[in-house]
Amino acid sequence: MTERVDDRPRAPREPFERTWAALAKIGDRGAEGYHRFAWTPVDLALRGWFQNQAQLRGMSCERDRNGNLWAWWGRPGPGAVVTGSHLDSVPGGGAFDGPLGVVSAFLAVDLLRARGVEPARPIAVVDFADEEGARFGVACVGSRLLTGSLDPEQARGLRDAGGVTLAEAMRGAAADPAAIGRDEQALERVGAFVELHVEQGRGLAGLGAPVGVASAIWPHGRWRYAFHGAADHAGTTRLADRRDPALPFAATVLAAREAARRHGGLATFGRARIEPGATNAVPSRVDAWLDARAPDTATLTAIVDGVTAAARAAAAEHRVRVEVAAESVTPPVEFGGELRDRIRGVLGEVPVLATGAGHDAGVLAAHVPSAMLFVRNPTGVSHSPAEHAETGDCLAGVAALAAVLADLACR
Ligand code: HGY
Ligand code: MN
Ligand code: MN
Ligand code: MN
Repeated sequence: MTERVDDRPRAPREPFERTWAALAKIGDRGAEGYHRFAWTPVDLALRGWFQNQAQLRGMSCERDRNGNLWAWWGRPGPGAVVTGSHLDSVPGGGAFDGPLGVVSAFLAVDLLRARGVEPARPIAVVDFADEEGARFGVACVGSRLLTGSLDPEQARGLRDAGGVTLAEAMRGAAADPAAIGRDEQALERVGAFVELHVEQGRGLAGLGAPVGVASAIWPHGRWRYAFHGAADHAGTTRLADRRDPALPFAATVLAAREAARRHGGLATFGRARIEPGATNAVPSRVDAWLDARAPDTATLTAIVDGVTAAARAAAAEHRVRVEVAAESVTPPVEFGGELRDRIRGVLGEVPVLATGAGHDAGVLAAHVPSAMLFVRNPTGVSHSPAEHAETGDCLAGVAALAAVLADLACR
C-alpha cells in the first residue's frame, strides 16, 4: 500500500517526546501495562501532570464538579473549541488510549502559538475523569455526569472490587461527591469538541494513512450476569448433587462467542468473579460482565438476547439462579453533519472510519457538536501493553488537530 503523503507541516518531535516521557512514567507497570484508575494516587499524579502542563503554558486550570480537568487558553466562555480525551486506563492498558489525545491537545496549542495564531474564541484542553470505568464498572463517568447522562445518586453508590464507593474515593481525593451532576455552565461553554484518539483497530494501517476522521461509534454496552449456586465440598459432593454456578457461566461465555459470530457483532466476557474463590469448594456464586458491541442496535439486541437465553437455559440445567442486568448501554453515535465536513475540508481527503470503541466524544455528541480524529495504530491492538503508535504518526495527528483547532477557533 503506498503511503499517502500528508503534506501538512509536522509538529516538532522534541516537545512531543519530552511531554510524552513525563506522562508515560505514571502508572506504568512495564510488561504488565498501565494501571491508571479513577481517584487513586496514580490518578492524582496524572492530574498533577495535567495541571503542570497547563501551568507551563500559562493556561488557567480548573476541576469541574465531576472531576474533569479543563485547561483554558483565553477566558473560559461560550463558544469554546474544546479538545482532549482521558488519562485513565483499563487494567494492563496501553500508553496511547486516552493520553495521546491529551498530549496532542497541549502540543496543538503550542503549535498554534508558535505560528502566532490568536484564536477568536477560547480553546480548552480537557481530561475527562474515569473514561474506562475500570475501577467502578461504568464507562465515561466524567463526561456522562457532565452531560446528565449518568444519575449522580447511582454514580455515588458505584463500588470497586474492594467495596469502596465512588463517593468515598472522591472524598479521599478531596473532591465533593455531593456536587456531581449535570453541569450546565461547563456544557454551555463548549461550542465544539474534537477528540484525537489512537485508532483501536487497523483501518488506517490498512489504508496507509496516518490520520483519519471518525464517522460513527457502534452501539455497545456492559451487562452483568450473576449466577447463584450452592457452595459445597469439592472433594465429597457428587456431581449430580452440585449446583455449580461456574458451569452455566462457562456455557454462557461460549454462547456469547457463538451469538456474536452468528449475528455479526462482538461479545466479550473479560471480567468475572468466582466466590468464595476456594480451590477446594464448589463455588456459591459467579459474577461475570459481558461487553457487547455491534454495527447497529438490532444486531446488538440480538446478541445480548442470545447470550441471555443461553445463560438462563444453562442455569436451569444446573439448578442455578441467574440474574441479568444492563450496567451501561451506549446508543449508536453518528459523527456527521457540518463539523465533520468542516474538518474534512481542513484535512483534505483523509479516511473516514467507524469504530466499536466508546469515547467521551460519543457521550458529548448528543449534547454539543463533536468529532474525532484517529491516529494510525500499526497493529490495531489496544487495551493491551502492546498498543502502539509511531511518533511520526503522532506528530501528524498533532499537526492535523492544530489545523482543525485553528479553523474552528479563528473563523
Ligand atoms: O471500552 C471502550 O470502548 C473504550 O476504550 N473506553
Ligand atoms: Mn479505552
Ligand atoms: Mn480511550
Ligand atoms: Mn474510550
